[in-house]
Amino acid sequence: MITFYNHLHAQHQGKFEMFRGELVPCFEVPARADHVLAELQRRELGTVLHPHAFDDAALTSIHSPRYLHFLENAWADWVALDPANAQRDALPSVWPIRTLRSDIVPDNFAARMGLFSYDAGSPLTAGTWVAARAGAHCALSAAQQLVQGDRAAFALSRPPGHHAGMDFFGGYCFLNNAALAAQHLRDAGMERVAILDIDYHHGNGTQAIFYDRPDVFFASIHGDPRTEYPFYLGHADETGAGAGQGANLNIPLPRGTGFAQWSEALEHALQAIRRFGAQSLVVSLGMDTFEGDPISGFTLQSADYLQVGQRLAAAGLPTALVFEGGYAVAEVGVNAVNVLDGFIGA
Ligand code: Q9C
Ligand code: ZN
Repeated sequence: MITFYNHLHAQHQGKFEMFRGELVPCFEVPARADHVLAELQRRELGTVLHPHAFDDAALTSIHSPRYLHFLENAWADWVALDPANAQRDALPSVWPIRTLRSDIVPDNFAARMGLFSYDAGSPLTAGTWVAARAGAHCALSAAQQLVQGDRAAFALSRPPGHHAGMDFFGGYCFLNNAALAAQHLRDAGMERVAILDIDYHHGNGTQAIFYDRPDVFFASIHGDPRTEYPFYLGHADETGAGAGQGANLNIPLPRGTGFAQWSEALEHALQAIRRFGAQSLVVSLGMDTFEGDPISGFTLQSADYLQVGQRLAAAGLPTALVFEGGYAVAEVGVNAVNVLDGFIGA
């Protein structure tokens, strides 16, 4: 299995995120991807390649031009406010909630940050655009590999993507890598594509992007949004809208859920994907279902991920795996590579 990796991911390196009224060190750090890379190389699990080149137009298949324009220029705009800003990350602090207008892009930078985001946990840094764009290219490259006939490919990208919507960032995500991969498969002629999101957190961005579409099935297994981030989406009654009715499946599970229950949910999701008749599969591969994850609540063990890989492979579809969350930094390499190992061995 080919892995696409670009060292530019490390250009996105947030310092602090807002948590319970305090700025705490970021959980989403460059070392996450580097641990996965090191473990891949240690086990000699396939080739690691630099992603193919894509022009920025590839990003507009999912994201709005006004959002991409904002993201590309955000750091320069932030530093233009005050040269001292070069030493600190940008975080939003004001948002256009219900009754406020989101159709006008404000001239004020702080107001723009709020328009295009939904939390204060996702610092925008000097290298965010460069890293996110390189990550998106990894996901597009993995999808392209399936178009060329490969059974599977892995996008080892960060920052993660599944919380990013058509025109917003949040949950450490800026460009929706999995959505870009799925759309690339559609554009290459696969008529029905499925996305399976197994990150601990509901993939609200991905769901929203495809919610009214019948051609991309979205299934997600995640912590119940009544208590878990992202809180405002991911309930079981969200089944799609309009032409997309029936093409969205959410399986929320309570904090404390272990592998026995979780893997039943996985079988349920894979069955739905089979019934949908998907021609290829994109997996949002979050490793924050691990028992040792510092911000999550499931109890999967490292060895369980071998089985996860086997079950994903058993779906029998060309599969692009896209790296998402997973914050137990010391274990994230072994856990992610166990999924790949299980997949390859199946
Ligand atoms: N102090 C992904 O896994 N904040 N995003 C949690 C922790 C947001 C996670 C609060 C978590 C987002 C891709
Ligand atoms: Zn997550």
